[in-house]
Amino acid sequence: HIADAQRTDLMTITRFVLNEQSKHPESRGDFSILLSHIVLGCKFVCSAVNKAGLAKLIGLAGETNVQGEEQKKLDVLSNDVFIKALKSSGRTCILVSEEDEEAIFVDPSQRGKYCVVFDPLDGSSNIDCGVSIGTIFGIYMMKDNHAPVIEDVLQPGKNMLAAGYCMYGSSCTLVISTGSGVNGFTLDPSLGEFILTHPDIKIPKKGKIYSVNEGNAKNWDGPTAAYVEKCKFPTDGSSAKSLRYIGSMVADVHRTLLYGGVFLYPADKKSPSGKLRVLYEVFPMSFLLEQAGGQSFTGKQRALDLIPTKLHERSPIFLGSYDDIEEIKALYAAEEGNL
Ligand code: P6P
Repeated sequence: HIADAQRTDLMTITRFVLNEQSKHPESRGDFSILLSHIVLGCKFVCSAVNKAGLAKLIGLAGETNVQGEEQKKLDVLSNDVFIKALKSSGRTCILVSEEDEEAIFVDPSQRGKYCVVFDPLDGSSNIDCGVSIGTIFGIYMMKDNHAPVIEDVLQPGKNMLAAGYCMYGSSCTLVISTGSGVNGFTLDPSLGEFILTHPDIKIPKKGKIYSVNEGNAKNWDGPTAAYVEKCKFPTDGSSAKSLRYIGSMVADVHRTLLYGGVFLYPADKKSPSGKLRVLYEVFPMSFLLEQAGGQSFTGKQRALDLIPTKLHERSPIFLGSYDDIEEIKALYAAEEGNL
């Protein structure tokens, strides 16, 4: 009968968010409405991604995005869906998408007080081979009640109210934090509802996996090279860590969150600021990792303390289990001390 109770007492994401909202009596439900529109976007993209192979949505759309990458049709579709869903929520004032060079200022008639930064389909280069990809998003409150300005989305990540990702893989999993822990929901396609399947996710304090693109090893700086060497040839008698690298941030971070270990996209001689984007990759993932008891470090500072100056700027990132990141911080501090 317990199983029955669980089966019938479905904790959907909508119910979960309303429960959260009840903890903030002052909130008028705006956040819940915004979130329900983000969830709608995720459901749509999940359906499109699952059909992609059949609907010939994969393959190049012929255009290129601000990153100079060839845009695949699913990228274009996902971006359009999220922009429309966020605008129609009536709760947003500025949108920043990985696919658009400029920030989108929502028309005053549809304007709300939230700013959403997002990568509608991160890892899209993996679409054609069926590797998990995902949507990553972060939510800020505008800085004050005046007309929205670009500074409203150039806030440090620690000012985010919420962040999350939706991974489109063997199942569709939405992982989100609104500042009091991390929870994971899995889409039940028969209900069209996200059901709570991973309550209160906490990352193991130390892990056995490291995740980095070893192909960049020749360009790494000293501390990164030393850390990876330590993972492979530990000198303290512990066993070597396993290497797992999918090349899709959402999938690599999701595994890190659940199993522990570290995910690194360090700076290197080719890309001195690393590859991943601050606003809609580094900040949301760092927010989630801290909320799950882990850490996220740039090589110089806590990632969430970064203050972005440009919408699409990049940063190195070392995120994962608390103790593992401490080791990386010690290596960078030692180098700092030697400089
Ligand atoms: P590399 C995908 O293109 C992406 O933006 C992230 O999802 C992923 O973590 C990273 O780039 C992979 O980059 O250089 O290892 O192929």
